[in-house]
Amino acid sequence: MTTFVDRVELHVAAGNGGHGCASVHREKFKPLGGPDGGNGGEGGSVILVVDSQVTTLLEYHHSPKRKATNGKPGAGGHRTGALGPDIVLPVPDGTVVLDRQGNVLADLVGHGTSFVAAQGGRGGLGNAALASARRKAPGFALLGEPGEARDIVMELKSVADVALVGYPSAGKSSLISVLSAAKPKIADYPFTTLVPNLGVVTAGETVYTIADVPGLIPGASQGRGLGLEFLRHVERCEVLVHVLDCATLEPGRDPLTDLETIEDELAQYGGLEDRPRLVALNKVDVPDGQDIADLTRASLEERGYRVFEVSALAHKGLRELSFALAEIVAAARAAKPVEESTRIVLRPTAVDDAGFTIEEEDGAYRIRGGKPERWVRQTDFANDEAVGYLADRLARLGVEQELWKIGAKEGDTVIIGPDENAVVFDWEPTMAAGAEMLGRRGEDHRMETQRPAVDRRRERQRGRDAAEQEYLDFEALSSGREQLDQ
Ligand SMILES: Nc1nc2c(ncn2[C@@H]2O[C@H](COP(=O)(O)OP(=O)(O)OP(=O)(O)O)[C@@H](O)[C@H]2O)c(=O)[nH]1
Ligand SMILES: [Mg+2]
Repeated sequence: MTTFVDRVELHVAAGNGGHGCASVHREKFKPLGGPDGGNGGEGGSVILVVDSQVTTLLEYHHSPKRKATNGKPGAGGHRTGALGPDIVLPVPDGTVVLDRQGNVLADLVGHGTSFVAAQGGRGGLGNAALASARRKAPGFALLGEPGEARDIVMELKSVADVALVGYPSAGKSSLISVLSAAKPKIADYPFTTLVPNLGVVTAGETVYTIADVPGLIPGASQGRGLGLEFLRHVERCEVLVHVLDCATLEPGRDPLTDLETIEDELAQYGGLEDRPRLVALNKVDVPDGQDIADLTRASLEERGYRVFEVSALAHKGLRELSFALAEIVAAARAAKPVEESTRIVLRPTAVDDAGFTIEEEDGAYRIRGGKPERWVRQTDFANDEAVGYLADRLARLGVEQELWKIGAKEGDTVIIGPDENAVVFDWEPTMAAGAEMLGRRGEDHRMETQRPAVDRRRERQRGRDAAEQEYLDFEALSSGREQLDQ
């Protein structure tokens, strides 16, 4: 059974925000009780958090869909809807989060580092919160917003200071087993190690981690053997150790040729050129092994490698090797700027909430922007008052003015948001509150039959009246209220 998984695709969905409530307080002998509809609760988010106890992404391999609960709607009597609880997903240290296109969304290093993979939808404001000095009894509330949903890919790049590379059966796992307390599987057949092993080494003052990767063979870059896939786990290391087998009986192999082969494969993988390298000539306990080590040492040193003769079996040369590695690791840590050792977290989407854009397309005007699109999502289009409120918000943002400026005329089609969520209006320039809704989100207004002109005019007039009232209301709004609205 698989126990180690280092790449998974995961679908994460946050909870929707609960709708705000439109309600009027009722009490005996108090007919005008005022609005008392509470706000909707926020939907739960899906959050990834590094947990150093977790070493594999296995759990997500088994259940690749995670959905947080929705927020509850608000209720009368100023009752706020319950929050949808967040879902916290523990992931191993060194998990990289990507989108389907392979763009890195977050690189999670360090216990406790977190990343919001899907943001819960905000709850809608209830009519109590929408009330103001002039708008005493709003007959509408805002809708909760949908939670984010997306597909992500998680890849584990182990966080080890030292990485052992070499042919299968060179003794990489054996070395880990004697340098650290880890007990990886060791056997005399190739590809014993199928997934990286990790061990912790203490050398003097320095404590560092050491990892091996499945053995490499010529052509690994073309997918031979287990291929180069696992080299991802050595990408973060500070130093590479070539484990060279001095006792191999395979024809055509000797430590020098092996080293060249492995270097070729590393070069194919790329990105590891700048990492310092040491050489461990292993298995010098075998009589021939020592001879071969003696023969190769000079050529290796000529090429600039520091060479250590070791035996995992006879525990020879281990101290020297582990202290040399500790020195390099300590130096690398000292040289690192402080912030780099903490964390890098990227937010899922940069929220540009400031403004909006208007583009002309096929005789229609398309408005895009964080606020307008959010406001549309919050609007209950079955409620005239709510639509009027939306129109006022848009006018206040300057959408109205901008449309004028670029030459929009009465009756022109105005579209808000991207195609799949677009709302289509006939523009009514007197005051945007008169904006007439021809299509709702997700519907194509062109498919709808037109309503009779009389009907439309009457609606428009009603809109104007409402607009006038709304306009007065807004003049009186304090800046505090303004913030709450947005
Ligand atoms: N004589 C001798 N044998 C060793 C030494 N180190 C490892 N071996 C043997 O070599 C074989 C392979 O060792 P592993 O540690 O499994 O080798 P590996 O590099 O991890 O191999 P893969 O996981 O297949 O890539 C085992 O039979 C070990 O007992 C050593 O220092 N001396
Ligand atoms: Mg091994």
